[in-house]
Amino acid sequence: MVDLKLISENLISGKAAKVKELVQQALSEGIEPSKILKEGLIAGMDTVGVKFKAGEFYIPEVLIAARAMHSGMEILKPQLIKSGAKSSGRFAVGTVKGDVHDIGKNLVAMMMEGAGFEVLDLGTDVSSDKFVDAVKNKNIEVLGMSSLLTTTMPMMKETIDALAANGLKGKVKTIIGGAPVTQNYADEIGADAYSTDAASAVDKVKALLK
Ligand code: B1M
Repeated sequence: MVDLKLISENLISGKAAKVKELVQQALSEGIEPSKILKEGLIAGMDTVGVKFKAGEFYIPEVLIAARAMHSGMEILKPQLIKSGAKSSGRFAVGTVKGDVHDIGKNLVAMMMEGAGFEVLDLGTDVSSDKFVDAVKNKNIEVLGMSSLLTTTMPMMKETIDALAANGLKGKVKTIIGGAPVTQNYADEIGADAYSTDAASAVDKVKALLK
């Protein structure tokens, strides 16, 4: 029997091909897909989050681990869908209109996926209308917005106002982040949460859904 810890360890060290092989082996040995996800892939990404927060891992290590996570997920996803594994929640994320910076946003998306959320990545330069559409039509529980420019931060307020105007303000929770964004700004515009980094964003989103 594959030890699921081996999947975590290989994910943490970014060995994508090995993770893929071990996930395949675990499935063929009849281990439940949701168990492989939780005790292999998610457990590994959790450790990556802890190491990133502690300053032991930098962005390249996180991206390499996330790639390994994706390679395992490729194999696991169809099986998870078949077995009806419950996701942690539905999360959409995008970089706001006028802003094309996406490295931080992608990290947030990867960490959320690693924590078992279904993630809808809306990309960059996302208008408030597009954010509202996603919330309305894709059954989103938490909406994340990223902004790296002081000039595009007001788009976060515009989106939160647009959610309110569409009667969605209490129905969807919002979380914002990006280098120039602060907790004060989140409070000022009525965002439900603010996070300094991608790993903490996972904890904040989980807290929002409690
Ligand atoms: Co731009 N850029 N850039 N840039 N760029 C900055 C942001 C800048 C600080 C550089 C500087 O002047 N010192 C400055 C902004 C100044 C300001 O407004 N305060 C700047 C500027 C001015 C510009 C242009 C206007 C330059 C020009 O054309 N004159 C232009 C704007 C383009 C546009 O968006 N319309 C521009 C363009 C670009 C590139 C395209 C060349 C490239 C982006 C490539 C890409 O993303 N695909 C780029 C880059 C790479 C940077 C820097 C160097 C690095 C940004 C980055 O990826 N950091 C940046 C300077 C810097 O930050 N040192 C700079 C790594 C990333 C992991 O961090 O995105 O902060 P970050 O994400 C963090 C946290 O913020 C948080 O989690 C991550 C860590 O875990 N986080 C969230 C982010 N989003 C979150 C969402 C959450 C929660 C947490 O919840 C939803």
